Amino acid sequence: MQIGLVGLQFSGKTTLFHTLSSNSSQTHTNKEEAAIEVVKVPDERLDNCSKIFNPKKQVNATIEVFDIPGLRMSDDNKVKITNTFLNAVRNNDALFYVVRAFKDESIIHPMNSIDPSRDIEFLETEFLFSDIAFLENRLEKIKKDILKSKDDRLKKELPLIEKLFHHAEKEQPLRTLQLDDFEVKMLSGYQLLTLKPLVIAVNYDESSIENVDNEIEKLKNKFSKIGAEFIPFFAKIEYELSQMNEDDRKIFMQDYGIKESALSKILRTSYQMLGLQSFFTVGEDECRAWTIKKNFTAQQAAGVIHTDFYNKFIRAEVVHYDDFIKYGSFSKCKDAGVWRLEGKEYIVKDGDILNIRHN
Ligand SMILES: Nc1nc2c(ncn2[C@@H]2O[C@H](COP(=O)(O)OP(=O)(O)O)[C@@H](O)[C@H]2O)c(=O)[nH]1
Ligand SMILES: [Mg+2]
Repeated sequence: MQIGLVGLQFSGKTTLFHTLSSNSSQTHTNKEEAAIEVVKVPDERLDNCSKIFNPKKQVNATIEVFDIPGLRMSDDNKVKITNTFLNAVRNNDALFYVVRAFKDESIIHPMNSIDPSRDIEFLETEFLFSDIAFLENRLEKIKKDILKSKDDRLKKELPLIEKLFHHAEKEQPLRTLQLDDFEVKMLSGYQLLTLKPLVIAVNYDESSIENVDNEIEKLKNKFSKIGAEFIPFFAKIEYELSQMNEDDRKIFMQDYGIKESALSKILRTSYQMLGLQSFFTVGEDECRAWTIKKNFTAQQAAGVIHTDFYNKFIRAEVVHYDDFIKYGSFSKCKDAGVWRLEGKEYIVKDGDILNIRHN
């Protein structure tokens, strides 16, 4: 699962990226000088399991963050979108627009003034145009191919692409269209930009902390129809925070009135938007968090650990984290009747501790 940071040059992407990466397990840079980080998802519940089992290692869930190089102003004073850029954006499961609201005379804005609304509109419009162009081409191609092909898929795809095209033509991002599972699956290979879940992260300076709630409310109202989440953050302070030890960080956050770090807000929101949740496996060797989609069955969850566990699944031993902490051990959970054996159709809950029995 990968989220892409997208935005104009100097909006604070790389600063945010370094903030996130202070929590990362590895870094590598790809050819276009864009960087990808594997960020550990902090989880207090997993930490608490480790306190009980004292395992040789703890493995947190991870999420990949991709710092896509910014859109700069070219010689004719316009910000140009290139295909390389669009392709880099396509490669993500969810997008985070990083939008500049901070004022700083020494850092030029590629469009020469600070205006978060304009920057959001700019990105949304460019991405929508790209989708419309794609859908238009696809429509033409299907209409041509459908005459000479016996492929049933094209007959199903045609009305779907038409529906998307008419929606996008009315300047509505595709993420605001209701699609069923079948339709989502059919479109999954196309990487449509405005279909991706979107978070708009607005980068304020510390002097505006008191006004931020108001400001973000205005943006939310203005863009209430685009189906995005808004997160205000403070790239510069949060970067400083990420370099501190935990005690200092708590004091500092209190001083500034920051309730939740950007890292934790971003990860929490990504999980929500992508419909993700965690389950745990615990023991003296390893305590580990695994990421799955909501509504995964026990057998599907087992498959995330190992394909053999999926194929040779017998049953899952299940205790919810809350019960485990309440009773303190598996045997006490058994006595209390909260330890269960579940079959392969069992729907895994966020925070379940699983032990997969397999052949
Ligand atoms: N004053 C101020 N400067 C910031 C803030 N966020 C980022 N910057 C600075 O803006 C410049 C561009 O930031 P960077 O993260 O590299 O932007 P990117 O081009 O989007 O990756 C850097 O010099 C940052 O230190 C902020 O909230 N306040
Ligand atoms: Mg950068």
